[in-house]
Amino acid sequence: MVAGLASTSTVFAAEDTLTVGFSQVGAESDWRTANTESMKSTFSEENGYELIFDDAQQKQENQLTAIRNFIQQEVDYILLAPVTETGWDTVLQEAKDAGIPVIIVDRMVDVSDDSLYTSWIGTDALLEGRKAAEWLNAYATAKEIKPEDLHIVDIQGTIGSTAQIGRTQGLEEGVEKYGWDLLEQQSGEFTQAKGQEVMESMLKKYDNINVVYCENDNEAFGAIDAIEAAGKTVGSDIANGEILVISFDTTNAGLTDTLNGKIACDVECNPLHGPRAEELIKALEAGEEVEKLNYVDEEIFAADDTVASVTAVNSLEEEGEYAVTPIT
Ligand code: GZL
Ligand code: ZN
Repeated sequence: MVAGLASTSTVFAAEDTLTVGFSQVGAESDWRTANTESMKSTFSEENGYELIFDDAQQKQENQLTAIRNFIQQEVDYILLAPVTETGWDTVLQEAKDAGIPVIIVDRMVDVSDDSLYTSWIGTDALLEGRKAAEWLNAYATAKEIKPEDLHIVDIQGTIGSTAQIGRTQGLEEGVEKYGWDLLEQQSGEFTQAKGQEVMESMLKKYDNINVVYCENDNEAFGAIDAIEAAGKTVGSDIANGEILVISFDTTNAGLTDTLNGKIACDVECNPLHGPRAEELIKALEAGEEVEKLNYVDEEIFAADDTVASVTAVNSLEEEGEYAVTPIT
């Protein structure tokens, strides 16, 4: 807050009101909408905040402009959900020079000096990808499908985003480790429309696809529409010609599709970072040290008849019990 004393244009903000500038990626997916809702309901007026919200429509240059506006307006904190990992050093240096703490939310920034941001809260995209790959291996083993008979297409997220980098790496490690056949990788931009378009083009190009690895639920919804429009069936019975759809986000619609068997496995990615970001701000306001990286634990969901094949996923979790949650 800014309190001018003897100046003519004295500007007072109520002592206990914190002004927070939030630069959001966009509104590309259900996950993103839930994330925005969580942030807005946390940093509300009744909770004692003035929130300045900016939707960047998935363009980094809009995020840079928003952050510079927040600096101009002398906000108390900047929250940044970065669309991609690189290109933030200059603007974060400007925020640092202005003495405004920056908290990164969800995806990560790849900066030369991590003092350019105070803290990060999010989820481990690489672990999510590894869980999905382990699930696929456990599934194929349980169904006695040879690894080279898995013909996979990867509908990637926004290229260069942490979620895409991690989930793609998790799959590629599986391909390497188990000898799967990875036919093609193409970005679906985390949207339903693009996911459908990419799936249509892949179905025209290949007649042997039996696994579709969608890097978020909205891509999966689009891919499922394309698969069904092509007269094929999604499900979890590859041996009888069904196409296995793996997805991420466990949105409500995603879990509904997992429950009804259209999505074979949905890896959780928790969007509710509002309260966690607020905890960090409260600690900072109290002059406490905060962790640099704050990971949120996540689970994996699979339709009941495939759960038996996911025990291998448990081996991934270094610490603590990692539950595979069957949904029945
Ligand atoms: C994941 C997040 C991704 C979601 C998508 O942490 O960055 O962005 O998986 C969203 O749904 O668009
Ligand atoms: Zn995640």
